[in-house]
Amino acid sequence: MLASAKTKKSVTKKSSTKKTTSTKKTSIKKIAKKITKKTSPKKITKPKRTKVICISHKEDADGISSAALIRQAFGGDALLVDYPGQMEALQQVVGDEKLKSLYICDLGLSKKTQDEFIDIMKTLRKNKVSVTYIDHHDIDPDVVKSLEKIKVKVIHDINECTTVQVYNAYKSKLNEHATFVATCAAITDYMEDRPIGSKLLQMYDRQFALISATVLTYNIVGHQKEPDYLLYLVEELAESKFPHDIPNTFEFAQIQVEKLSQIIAKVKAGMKTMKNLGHMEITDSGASGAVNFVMGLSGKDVGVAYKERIDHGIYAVSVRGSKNCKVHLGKIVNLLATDLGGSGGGHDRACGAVIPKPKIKKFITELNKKIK
Ligand SMILES: [Mn+2]
Repeated sequence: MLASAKTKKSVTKKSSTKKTTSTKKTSIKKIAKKITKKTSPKKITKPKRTKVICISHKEDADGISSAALIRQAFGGDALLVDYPGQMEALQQVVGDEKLKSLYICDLGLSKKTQDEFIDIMKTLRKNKVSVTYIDHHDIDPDVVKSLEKIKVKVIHDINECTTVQVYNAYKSKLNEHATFVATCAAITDYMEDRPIGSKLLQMYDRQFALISATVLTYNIVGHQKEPDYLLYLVEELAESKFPHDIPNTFEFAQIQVEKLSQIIAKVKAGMKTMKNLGHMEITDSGASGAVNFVMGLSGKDVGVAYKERIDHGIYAVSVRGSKNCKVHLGKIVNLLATDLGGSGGGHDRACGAVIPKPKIKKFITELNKKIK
């Protein structure tokens, strides 16, 4: 893919050019030594912190769009992760001696991950890295307190999607097109009816926004195994492209809709039901793409779809509730997943979990019991 290869180059260039001159060339070091008593020796050995990194959720338009707006406002590089890969990415950046500021977007925390998350934040803050955490998933208030105590900037509102919050916090650094990027993200997260989200949507023709958000989403979902393409999307959105201006997005979306129609047929054939939920193991698509069909076609108020991540020894689980579902699925799933040695959480009617492979049956039977 030519375009994405090109972008990758420009991404890496941007992040790495500035620093090399002062640190790597030994000749400069020697000269510096001779000249100085004034320049402190620390400046020669320790690289200056200049890097901006945004770790964001790679699986949907809210995560990708958040990364795009952070890039437009602050530059830097995006590191796109899913929930199982979240902590790994954090551990990777914590050791980066050039990291100056870190933005973490659209990545909710759970009982399982929050303590480790706070520990990593402490290390970053000790190293004087400025950290901003922006999210809208349900969060333990004590975690917010702990983060604020160590001066991690927390932007958190469960009533607006992450991109809308990024837009709202940094609009002075963003161009007008950022409103459209945020609108698409709000639509994908079912949050275009919220106070800021709805005002943004009003700026555009509704159908135009819906088709753009949908095509963007299908391109994100269909390229989960192509990290370079996802980074390319971040860059194109940061450069104020509409989804239809990015080559081949509509053609690709058509392929995705065809795949989805095949998933409908497979769910009809393979779905199982319990008293309070429908569930199905997914093997050849994403769990989150199938879960709405599982719920809808099962006739139950809760649907569960799960897909094995062979490399991680876990199942990635997606859970959806209908409008009749009166329990807070995110909270129930957070506790249950943690009890089973996994992690999870999210919204009242849409959430996810990571469950150790041998515990998946138990997860489903227990969830069925808890959602009467
Ligand atoms: Mn989101």
